[in-house]
Amino acid sequence: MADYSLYLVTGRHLLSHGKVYAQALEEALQGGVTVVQVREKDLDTLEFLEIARQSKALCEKYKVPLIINDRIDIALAVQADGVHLGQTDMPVHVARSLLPPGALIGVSCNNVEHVKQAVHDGADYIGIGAVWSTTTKRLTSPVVGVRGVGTLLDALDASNIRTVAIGGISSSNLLRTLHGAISSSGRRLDGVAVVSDIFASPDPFSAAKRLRDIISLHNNHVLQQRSLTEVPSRYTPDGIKSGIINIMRLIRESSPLVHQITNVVVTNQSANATLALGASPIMATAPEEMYDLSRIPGALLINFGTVKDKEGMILAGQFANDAKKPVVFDPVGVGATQFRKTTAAELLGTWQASVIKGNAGELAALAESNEVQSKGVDSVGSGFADSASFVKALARKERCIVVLTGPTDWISDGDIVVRLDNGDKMLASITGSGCMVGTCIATFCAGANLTDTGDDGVSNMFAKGDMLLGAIGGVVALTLAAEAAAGRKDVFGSGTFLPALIDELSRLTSDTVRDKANIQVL
Ligand code: 3NM
Ligand code: MG
Repeated sequence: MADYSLYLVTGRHLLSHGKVYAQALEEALQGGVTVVQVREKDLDTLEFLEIARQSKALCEKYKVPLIINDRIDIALAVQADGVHLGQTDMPVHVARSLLPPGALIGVSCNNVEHVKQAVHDGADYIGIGAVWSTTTKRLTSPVVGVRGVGTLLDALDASNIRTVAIGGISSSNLLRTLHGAISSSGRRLDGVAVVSDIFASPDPFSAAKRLRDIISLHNNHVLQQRSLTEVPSRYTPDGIKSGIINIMRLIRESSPLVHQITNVVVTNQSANATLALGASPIMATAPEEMYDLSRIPGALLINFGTVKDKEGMILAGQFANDAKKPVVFDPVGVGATQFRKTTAAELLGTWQASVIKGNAGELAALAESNEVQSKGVDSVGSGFADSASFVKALARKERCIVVLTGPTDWISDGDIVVRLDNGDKMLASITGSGCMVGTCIATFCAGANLTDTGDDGVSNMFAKGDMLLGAIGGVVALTLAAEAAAGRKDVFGSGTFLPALIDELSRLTSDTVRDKANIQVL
């Protein structure tokens, strides 16, 4: 069976200045490419044949399959291992009848219909693209996106056809691509196809090696993934309380930076909530400052309550992923408008969130479920019939912790579901209490980030630390503070409740967490 993990597509016109085709290809093979496709769109047959011959010799030397794009005649002439066909090229069954038995046939797919057809036609593999935007090929169909690849993988059902993603893949987005492209049943890509990142590089060896190393890193994480049946002992209610208390101490001792790109309604109270917990807020939005901020330990909150600053949100998330800083995403009112839906998809398609937090209406919109509707930023009705299953499935799909807020809060990492029953109805009487939950989660994730310097565990591919604990801690802190504030004699209504809530965040003690936090692990 062919190894599709790092599939190189060549093109002579892409060669870096002064590079010779055979030299570039050999360097890429030495760097760890596992399949080679020769793709020449503008060459005369004689030149194409010559390039194919050179490729065949090198692929034999490195024992790597050679695929020819589109041209069955060239594939036959050089005894290539197979062909790659676009949607307007020769149909699979015709190619199959012309090629020797066992030839590999791949098909470019951009949507579910393409995928189903390729499976039906008996293709050996499909190229799903474009996963990111690219200038290497003029795209005639929409970009699929990392999360969209999962939908196409769903369409494979039980077929054992192999899959690669293609389009705009480079060392800066490969991990996000491998991690995010997953079907609802957990099916992953067999590989990635790369053109310019390797073949246009002045150093194809290093370019291929860099990609190879990221693939190994990801494979190791997949192998280490926590078993689905076993709940680690730190996730008992008492274990969680101890973890939260530890993070509270770390936040107060180290005062991590909590960078928040949030909305104008809540900026001031969110910054004050951060300070009350003992951390250090910065409410910076300009794209130009995102890199510098990502270098300072802490966490990032992206709340698009008033969708602006999109460019800053994209960059901040990417830099945070690179720096393994937690990214907490609060898609406020995402169900309210098409614009918000598109923006959320773009953000989630670009970076990996560590935690996504929302009310039932928001999370339903993200999950494209009709079960719960929204009105503006509010959720309508009583929520999901089965909140636990909903958060678990969404966490698996989005590859992160999901927090569903409401009278009861539900949190899942895709395996474990935690149910929290604290809080007070006064929270619904002030604006921005949901946004403050996001702030508290980001602050606790910043604290959790400080506890972990290691590089193991799946969540640590994008953020160091226990993000499940961070998410639980943030919700517990805000809801316990709300109970304390609502019970005070000097609180008469929403006007006095808000400052009391901020006071109680700063006065939260380990004893309160131990005695009052109502945590169930399902
Ligand atoms: N096919 P790069 S995108 C050859 O979407 C090709 O089917 C695509 O090049 C598809 O890795 C693409 O340089 C070009 O972005 C990918
Ligand atoms: Mg073609």
